[in-house]
Formats: sequence, structure tokens, C-alpha cells
Amino acid sequence: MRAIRLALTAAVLAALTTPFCAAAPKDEKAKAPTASDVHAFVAGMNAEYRQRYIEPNAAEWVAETYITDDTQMLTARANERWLQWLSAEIDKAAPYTNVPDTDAKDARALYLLKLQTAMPAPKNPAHLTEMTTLGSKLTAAYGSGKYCKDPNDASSCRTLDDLSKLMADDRDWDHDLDAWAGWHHVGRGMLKDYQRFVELLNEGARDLGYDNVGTMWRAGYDMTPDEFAKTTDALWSQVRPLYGELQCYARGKLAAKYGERMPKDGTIPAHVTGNMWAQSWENIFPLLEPYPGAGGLDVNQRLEAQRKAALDDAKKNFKGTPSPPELARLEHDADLKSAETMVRRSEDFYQSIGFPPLPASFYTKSMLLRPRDRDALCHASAWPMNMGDDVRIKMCIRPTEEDEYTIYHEMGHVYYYLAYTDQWPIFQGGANDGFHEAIGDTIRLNITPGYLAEIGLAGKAGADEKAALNAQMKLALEKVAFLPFGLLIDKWRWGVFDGSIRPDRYNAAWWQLRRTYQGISSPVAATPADFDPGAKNHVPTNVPYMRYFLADILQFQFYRSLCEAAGHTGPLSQCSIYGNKEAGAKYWKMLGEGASRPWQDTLKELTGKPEMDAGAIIDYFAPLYAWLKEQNKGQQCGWQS
Ligand code: X8Z
Ligand code: ZN
Repeated sequence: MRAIRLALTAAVLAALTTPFCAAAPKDEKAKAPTASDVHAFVAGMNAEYRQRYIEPNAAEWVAETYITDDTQMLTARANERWLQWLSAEIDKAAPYTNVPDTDAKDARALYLLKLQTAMPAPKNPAHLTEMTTLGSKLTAAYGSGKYCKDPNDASSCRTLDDLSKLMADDRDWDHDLDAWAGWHHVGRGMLKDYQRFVELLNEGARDLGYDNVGTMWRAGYDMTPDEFAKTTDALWSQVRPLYGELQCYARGKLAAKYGERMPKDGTIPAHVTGNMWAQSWENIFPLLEPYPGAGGLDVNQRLEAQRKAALDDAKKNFKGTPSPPELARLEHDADLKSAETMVRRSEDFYQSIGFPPLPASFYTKSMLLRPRDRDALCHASAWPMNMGDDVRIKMCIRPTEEDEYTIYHEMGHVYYYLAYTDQWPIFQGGANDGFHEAIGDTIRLNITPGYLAEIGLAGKAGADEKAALNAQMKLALEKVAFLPFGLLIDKWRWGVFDGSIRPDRYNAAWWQLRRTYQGISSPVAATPADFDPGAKNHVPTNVPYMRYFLADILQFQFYRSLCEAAGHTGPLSQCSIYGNKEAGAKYWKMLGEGASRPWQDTLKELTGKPEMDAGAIIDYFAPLYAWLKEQNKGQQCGWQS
């Protein structure tokens, strides 16, 4: 979820307390607030929250779908107003904390009030303005970023989608390196702004009573920040051996392809995994497929064929020969039709388990394609515009398997928004942010080879072991490869925020973490002028990232429980809850609770256990893990960290 509650900045604590006004008059002291005063305060805050929330959200939507100096300015100002209000509420809430007999829901609302933003604003009004301005500027810089081979020739410019497509499809070392380096250049221009932005975020966090903004981010998990850091490390220890085997196997195959050009230290260079950030590796599945061809998982080809059929149709219905602009229009219409078909297919899955149809405005107000006439931030996101039925996604959909699954991911956010609209505004969030990210991914796990074949997106799936192992490999390249990446982004930011990573080491520390956790190295010698973290959406847009690591673990826990509810027997990897209303009802109930209870309670209700636990993902991939260990026998696994 991109919208306000996560991306938004917090606020100025409105009035500076002076020694003069610090001492309350005697008779006021006597009037200590009661539990019903707390309740009245929380109710008033929620009511105003609902009203005020719409403006900055609308401003942000326009700023991201139509990047100009003007929309940047307008969103910065709208965010500022919102944060000012939020800060004032946080201030006003102070006397209402720890009041005896406070209702548990009211107490939780007060706890969550301080955690409504990832961008806590400084009290100093000039600094707040500077912070929201920088926030919008960094987002716009990322969204409008391009790689132009010839800076004087606009036709040589390529967007992130163009470059990502090249890296997904083209296995030529030099082409991939060119695309990788070209895009990473976008980060350079952000270094100074990001450095200042960090100072301002920290000032805001300190004004709210936190050591730094990293501590504040870690405070949102119904446990202490330290406990949370330990929890994430413990989860990583559980999955590290599985990742190590996958990295070793992938490196071996890449070495067989690229020979001498591969580093000798056991790492994989960042540009050859088929993904701009080497965060998931499914695009190099053809190189790593255990039993080539078994299972017929040629989803990309089929999606492209569907788009082409839409274009052919449009051309056939066109009277005469289209001129170049008319042809461009036809292509656009075919792209839109293909994108919409992909979205409706995903909606069909959710509806099959009993979720409601999407409001009609979802299709008219969402952005499904990269606009042809302006810059937009194409990174996929889902938006709750009004805490009601105005829900949207913003995505530049291409007919690829990767985008198909990203749609399922975004739809998970959308259905979460719809499920919890009856909650108080302050509870309209995920049980924790990892839950929000895991909802759609859980549904995506049900897209088994059997289901793909049923809906015509893959060949008939063989039930044999070879096909099953191929499917495991493909999913592992998506999910297991992601684990260390999901962990390290915020390990880096926590270090940046607490000052242990100083600005002159931003880039070096980034690559140190990439190497240590992922066994991935930079394909070029990085210099302190480079700012490669800036080339990853969530850094300039200031969206916390540990949520995706949690989601990667949680989704297997959710999936296992839903499959049990659906009465599935046999290997978990063959379960699909498509059409199962009981599993759907159980899921919907969890979504409806939003953030109204500690996530541990919500998790226990669904899975029977109150802990995040990597046991489910490890069980899921047990066949692949055994196979990988066998393949890697005699290989030198591991890397120099
Ligand atoms: O940012 C996203 C979603 C939007 S919340 C598309 N994801 C992370 C990423 O792209 O880096 C999903 C997986 C990880
Ligand atoms: Zn998401």
C-alpha cells in the first residue's frame, strides 16, 4: 500500500511547551481525564481523521500519476497540512495515555496514533516544509528517472519498464550490464537530498520521543524495537540454509553460461539475475529449470499471445489502413484490454472464494498502463482513496507472468481496504504491515501449474515429480531468492538512521549488506558518488521494507492454514483454494479486523499460533531443498562476505 498511512509523514507537534505553560493550574490538575474522556477524544480524532485523510491522498495520487513541478508542490503542501494535524492530535493525546480503566480499543488507538506515518515531521515548521518538499522531490525523481544513451536525444531514453524488460528477456552480459548501470545512474542525483531528508526524519522522530526514525519504524509491531530486530534475525536464521543452496546452484549455472566473466569470490553479479535489483530471479528460470520443458510453464508466451490477439482484433475491426498515430491508438487499446483481462482474472479468483465484486469505479479510476504523454511513478501500488469504495491500483501492466502475480499482490491490498472499511479509521491498516503485503501473495500461491492450465495460461501440467520440481524451482526463484533482499534494505536504512552508516559510506555499506546477505556483488566498482539505494523505489519514496520480508514468511503460514480450512490433503504445493468459500470466509474475517487487535492475536486466530514462523515456507520447499543439496554436492558453496 502506497497511500497516505504508510508513505505519509508525521507532523509538527503544534505548540512548543514553554516553562510558563508547562505547569497546569491547580483545579485543572484535579480534573484528571476519565476513561470516557479518552473515548470521546479517540472518537473525535477518528472522525476528523476520516475527513482530513482524503486531501493528501488525492494530491499524492495526482502527483504520482502526473509528475510535474506543480503536482509535486501541491502534494508537499497537502502532506504538510495533514502532518500538522496529525502532530497536533498526538500532542493532544498525551494526557489521555495510561488513564485507568481505558477501554482496550481506545488504548490501542492511542498507541497507533503515533505510528501513522513513516515520515515523522520535525516540530520546526520550516523543517517540516523542507521535509515534505524533499519527500515529493525524491519520489518524482525516481518516477521520472530514465536512462538516455545520448542525453541530447530524447528518443534514446528508456524508462525503468523498458530496461526491466530487457533484463528479463535478454541474457547477454553486456546488454544487461548497460541497462543495469544506466538505471543505477538515476540514484546519483538523489544523494544530497536523501542525506538531508534523513536528518529531517530523525529530527521528527526525536521530537516524538524516539531515538531515531529506524527505532520508530520498529516500534510498530506490538513488541519493543529490539525484540522486533531479534525476531527478524531469527526468521532469517531459519531460512538461510535454504537460500544458501539456491544461491549456490544459481551461481553454478550462471558460471557455466558466463565462464570467466563471473566473479571468483562466490558471489553473483547484480545484473545477471533477470531483475534490476536481483531481488527475485524467476526470469532466469529457463537457465535453472531442473527438467527443461516438464510442466509446460510458458506463461509469458501465452500472455503475449493474448495481447497480440487483442491487437489483431482491433486492426481487423479498423476500417482501412491505420495511420501511425491511429496504429499507436490501436496498440494502446490492445494493451489496455490485455491489462484489464489480467486484472479481471485476478478479481475472479478473489470472487471465487466469496469476496465481493470490485466497485465499478475501480476500473475507471485505476491507472493500468504507463501514460504515453507524461511521467508517472510506475511502481505498482494500491490506494484506499476515501476509506470507502474508492479503491484503485496504479501500475504499468505488461503481459508478463511477473506482472500477473503483481496484480494478485495489489488486489490483496485492495481487498484488505474493502474488508476493513467498517473499522475506525485508525484501525484501517494491516494487523502489521507484513500482513498487508502478504494477503495477495497468499492468493498467488494458489496459482498452481494445475490452475494455470485450467485457465489457459500454461500447458497441461504433468503430475509427475519432474514437473513438480520445476514448479518448485520457479516459485523459489521468486520467493526464496527474495528473502535476504527483503531483510537487508531496512538493515541498511536502520544503520543510516541510527548514524552507524555515515553518508560517505551509504553506497559502500549497501554493497556490503548485499554481499553478506545475498551473495550478490556490484558489477561495477562503486564510488562514494554513486547512490545505488536511490535506484530502488522504496528508498526515495520512503516506504519501509521489512514488511516484505515478513510477508514472504507469513504468506506460507496463511496459505497452509487456508488450505487446511479448504480440506486439502496431499502436498501443500498442489493446493489451490480456488472456489472454496469456507477458506475465503476465514480469510475475509481476518482482513475485516484490520489493525484493531495485536497482530499476534489475529495470526493465532487464523493459524493457531501467535508467532511468525518460517516452518511453513521451509516445509513447502522441502522437495526442492533436498534436490538442491544433492545437486550442490561437491560444489564449493558460500561466498566471501
Ligand atoms: O513494492 C512491492 C509491491 C507494491 S507494495 C509491488 N513489492 C516489493 C518490491 O517490488 O520491491 C512486492 C514485492 C517486493
Ligand atoms: Zn504491496
